[in-house]
Amino acid sequence: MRLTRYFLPVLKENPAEAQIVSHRYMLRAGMIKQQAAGIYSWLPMGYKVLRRIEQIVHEEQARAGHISLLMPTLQPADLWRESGRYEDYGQEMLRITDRQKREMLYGPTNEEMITDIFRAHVNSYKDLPLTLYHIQWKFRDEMRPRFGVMRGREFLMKDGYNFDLTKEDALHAYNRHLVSYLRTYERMGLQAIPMRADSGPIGGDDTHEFLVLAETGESEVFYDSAVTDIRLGEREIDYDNKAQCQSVMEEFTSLYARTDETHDAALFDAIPEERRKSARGIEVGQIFYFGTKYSDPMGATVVGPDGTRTPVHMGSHGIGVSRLLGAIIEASHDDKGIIWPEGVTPFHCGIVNLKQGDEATDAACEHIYKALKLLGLDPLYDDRDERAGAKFATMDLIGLPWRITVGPRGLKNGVVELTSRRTGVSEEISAEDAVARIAAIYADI
Ligand code: 5CA
Repeated sequence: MRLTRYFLPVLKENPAEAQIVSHRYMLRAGMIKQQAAGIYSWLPMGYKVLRRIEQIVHEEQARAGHISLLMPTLQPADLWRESGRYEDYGQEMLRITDRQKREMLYGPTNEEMITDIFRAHVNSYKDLPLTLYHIQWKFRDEMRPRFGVMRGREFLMKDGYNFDLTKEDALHAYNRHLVSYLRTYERMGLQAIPMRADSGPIGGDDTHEFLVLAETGESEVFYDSAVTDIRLGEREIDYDNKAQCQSVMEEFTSLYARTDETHDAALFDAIPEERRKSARGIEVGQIFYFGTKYSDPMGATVVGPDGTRTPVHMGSHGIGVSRLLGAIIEASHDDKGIIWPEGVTPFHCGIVNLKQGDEATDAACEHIYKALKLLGLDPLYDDRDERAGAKFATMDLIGLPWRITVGPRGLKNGVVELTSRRTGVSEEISAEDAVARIAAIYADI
C-alpha cells in the first residue's frame, strides 16, 4: 500500500478522552473512531489488525478440530426464557422489540442459540464429540464502557461450544481449548496465563480466565511467578490425545494463579515469598465447563450407546477478539507508539523514502516495494512529500516491526537501512538483502 493512497487519519495531539496507552495509540494511529459510548468504527488499519487476529484464531481452532459457523447477532427472547437467563441477565442485555412486537435481544453470548441448533440436528452419541464456534459481534450494555476496545459495549468475540456424551469427554474439550488458546495467544506475541476464576452469568463448575499481565488491566490477580516461565512454544500437540492435553493443562494450571474472585490467602501464603506476586491483568479469554446447565432445560439430548436419551455435557469458550488489540498494545509499545508483534502487524514493513522526487531514491523505493509485493508481502510505502522526521514519527506511532529507509546518501554506497522497531537497531545493507531479510522473518510466521 502506498501511504498517499491509503486512509490513515493519524492524530497529532493526544485525545483527551483516552486514559490508557492502547486507547490513546489506537485513536492517534487512526485505527478506530468512537461512534457512541463503547461503540467503534474500525478504520482501515485497525480493521486489518482485527482481521489478522481473527485469522490466527480461526487457524488455531481448525488445528484443534473445532468447526466454524455463524449465528446472528439478534436473538429471540423466548430462547433465553428456556434457559431461565432472560430475566437473570439484567441490564447488561440490550432488549429490542420488532414491529410485530416480538421481543428480541442483541446477543451478549450464544449458549442458548447453539444449544437450539444442536437439539434440532443432532440425535445420536455417534455424532459426538462436536465443537462449534463463531466469531461474531456481541453487545453488553456495560455500566462503564471504557479504555476503548478493552471494555466496549459492542465487541467482537470468538465463542465456541463443545457437546460431549460424558463429563470426561467434556473435560477433554476443556483441556483442548486451554491448550489451543495458549498457542493462539503465543502466536500474537502475548503471554496469557490461565487463572482459576469465577464463572459469573455463564455458570458452571470449572472455569479459567486467560490474563495478560499489564498495569492497566482491570482484574486483580495473584500468582506464583514461576508460572510466567512456562511457554507452549513449538511443541507438537495431538488435540485428540486426552492424556497429552491433560498434562499440558496441568503444567499450566498447577501453580497458584487466580483472579481476586477466587483468591485464597492461605494457599497464596504457602508460595515462597520471593515468588508471591500480585498484579493487574487483562482478561483476553475464558473457558467454562458447565455440564448440563443448558442441555437439560432446553432438551439437548442424544441417544447413548445403551439406547437411552441423556442430556449432553457442554462447555463454552471465549476469546475477546477486539479486546486483544488493546491487550497487545498494552503489552507492546514505547513512548513513541505501538510495537506490533510480527504475528499481527497490519503491514509487514514500512518503506520510508527520505527524498521524495529524487529520481534514484524514488526508483529504489519502487523496486523494493514491488519486490516485497511479488514475494506475497504487504509493505506500507511512505511516499508522501514530507520531512524525514514526520515520516519516522508516523512509522514509530503505527508500529510496523520493520522499516526500510531509503535515501540518496545511502544509495550512493549501495545501501539502505533496515531498522527493527522493537530494538531500534539499524543495519546498512543492500536493497536486495533487506528484501530477503523481511521475507525470511515472515517465512515461518
Ligand atoms: N460464552 C462465554 C464463553 S464463549 C462468554 O461469554 N465468556 S466471557 O463473558 O468471558 O467473554 C469472553 C471474552 O470476551 C472475555 O474473556 C473478554 O476477553 C471478552 N469480553 C467480555 N466482555 C467484553 C467487553 N465488554 N469488551 C470487550 N471484550 C469483552
